[in-house]
Amino acid sequence: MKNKLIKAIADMNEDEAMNLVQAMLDAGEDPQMILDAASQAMVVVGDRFNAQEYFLPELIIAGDMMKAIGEMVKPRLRLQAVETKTLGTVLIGTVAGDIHDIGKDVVTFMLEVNSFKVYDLGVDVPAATFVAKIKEVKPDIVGLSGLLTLAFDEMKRTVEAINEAGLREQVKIMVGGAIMDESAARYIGADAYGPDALSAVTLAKGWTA
Ligand code: B1M
Repeated sequence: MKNKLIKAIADMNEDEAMNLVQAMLDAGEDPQMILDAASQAMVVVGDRFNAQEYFLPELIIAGDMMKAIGEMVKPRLRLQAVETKTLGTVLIGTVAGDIHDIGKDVVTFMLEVNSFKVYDLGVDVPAATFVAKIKEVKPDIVGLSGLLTLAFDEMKRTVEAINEAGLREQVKIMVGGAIMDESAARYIGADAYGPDALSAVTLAKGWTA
């Protein structure tokens, strides 16, 4: 069913995709696997966009499907969570110039169900806003999300701004988003790269243990 779901999303068959997700949930499939399948479909959509088989409307439909699937699996993911005391505070946002928020929202949700207090600044967040909010809420961790190539330099600027404000030693900085990797994290001056939501949670737990 997983491959069918990837194909249905990638082919823009919205009704079929939603029916498949519901059937998978009813069959007790792992909700994380369903999210992974939807993310894999997003890669196919991106490839088709690059190949000019798809255009902006398809990106928008794909984004809507991804969000709807996220909402469908959230209750099941929440059931898997183990209640504990708050492990730490995370400030997260998609950096300036970038409005992709689906992955950031998944990361935010996974951090919340794993007992982190998360302040989500939303999308297109300027460096100065990150700095102001760090001063206000004093997070343990700052998470920068971005999916566009331009996000590399914006994240670097954001880390520099945090440094110039004298706040760099107070926070761990994590970056993530489809195009990021370890070398991007080094270029940006972050402490770590989170390839997916679960690794973001693992990193955060490691820093606050
Ligand atoms: Co856009 N888009 N998009 N898009 N979009 C990409 C990113 C792109 C790769 C598609 C492609 O060309 N192949 C490409 C970027 C190319 C580049 O710069 N390298 C692209 C482009 C070009 C654009 C526009 C410029 C298109 C245009 O207007 N001509 C435009 C830019 C707008 C802007 O931001 N200024 C644009 C717009 C959009 C929509 C608004 C239509 C929509 C987003 C809707 C939304 O977010 N609300 C959209 C979509 C849906 C995509 C694709 C198809 C899917 C993205 C997605 O949601 N993936 C994407 C193709 C792709 O990614 N291959 C594409 C699913 C999501 C769960 O994965 O976000 O990677 P992801 O998150 C993962 C991990 O990366 C990680 O955990 C998440 C869960 O596992 N993670 C973190 C994410 N953030 C993290 C933070 C962490 C740790 C881990 O710590 C802080």
